[in-house]
Amino acid sequence: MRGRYPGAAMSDPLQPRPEHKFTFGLWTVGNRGADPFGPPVRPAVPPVRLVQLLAEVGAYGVNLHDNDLVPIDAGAAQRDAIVREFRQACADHGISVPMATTNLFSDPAFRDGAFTAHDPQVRAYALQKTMRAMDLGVELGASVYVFWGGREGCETDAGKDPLDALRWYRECLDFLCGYAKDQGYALRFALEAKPNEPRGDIYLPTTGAVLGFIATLAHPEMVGVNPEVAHEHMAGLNMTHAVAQAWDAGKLFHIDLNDQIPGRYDQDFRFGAANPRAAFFLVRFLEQVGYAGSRHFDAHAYRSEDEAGVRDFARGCMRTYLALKDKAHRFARDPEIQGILAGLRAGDPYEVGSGYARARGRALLQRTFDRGALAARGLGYERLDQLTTELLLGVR
Ligand code: GLT
Ligand code: MN
Ligand code: MN
Repeated sequence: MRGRYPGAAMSDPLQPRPEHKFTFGLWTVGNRGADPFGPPVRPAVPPVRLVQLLAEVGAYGVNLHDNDLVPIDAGAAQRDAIVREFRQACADHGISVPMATTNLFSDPAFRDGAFTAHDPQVRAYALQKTMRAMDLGVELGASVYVFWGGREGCETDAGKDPLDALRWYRECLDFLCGYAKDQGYALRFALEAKPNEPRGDIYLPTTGAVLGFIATLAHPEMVGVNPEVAHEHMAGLNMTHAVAQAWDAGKLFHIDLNDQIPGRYDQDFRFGAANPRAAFFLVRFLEQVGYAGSRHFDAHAYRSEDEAGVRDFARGCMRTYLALKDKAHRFARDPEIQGILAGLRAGDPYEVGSGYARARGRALLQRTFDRGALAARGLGYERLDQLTTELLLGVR
């Protein structure tokens, strides 16, 4: 039976279901555990087997880079045969392909960047590779197209003017929006920020930076963001705040869930593994606002794991999300927590939120405020935070 695994009780509240929209990249459950200091430790698993694995653990969908499925040097006939077999596996196992992307970072041709490479031939090749990968994604049913510019950066600013890089980046994205429109593809683009690694510095390092850049594109309405927990945490930033800004701008087209301890190498840990409190506030946000897109886990199993460990990793991501979603509901129903929150919202007798009007401005200029009283009132955040901790620790 789809979406169940042996031993899972029907009534298990942490059992993932398709409506939870949990997805994994082929590169996540297919990650072989190589790192800069050692080779792969797990065997390569063919994509059709990964689709089967994802169905067994209860995922909704699978995402992919072009070359996760089709080798970079495959001919047209080989490509078509691979795609046919993969589509069949997805259909057999009830797995969707909601998102696709391009690998513009592994091939040595992209060592100076793809869309921001100095060499116009490299930029043209990156465009061609992306157009073909968009065709592939659409063929498989994807509606979101992610751009993670892993190589779009530098080690030294002596080599490239960042204004040139931004211009080339914009030209390429505008070109690709044009291609999608021309083909009649109903694709939305989601740009994914990362501050560094594999480059010394990556252009557009944060979700906020990307949001600013989108406004400069030719078709900004087609383009949103794909924030990733680890990428914000690497920069010491607050993921929930980044996501909130994206949501507020109507630009949260996709999300990459994983975990990361700030100040370390790029860890891509199981969702909630490093900072479950931050994960809680993020899940609470997503559920509260009614985010309807994929919950994509862009993470991988520890290098210590075999295939059973990879399944534990995948199940763990989803179980943690569902456990935190349950905690978010408890938080919303907890009378003491909600009482403290209600007490913080004293209303707006001064109509600050009604905007400027001359009379309102004059009245406000006349008013006397008791700064001492304003400064004296405790906010109760200690109590609130401790209640949150006790709720998360299961003692409340
Ligand atoms: C790569 C990267 C991720 C991106 C993927 C999409 S590939 O694993 O670390 O953050 O989302 O290109
Ligand atoms: Mn990452
Ligand atoms: Mn990612």
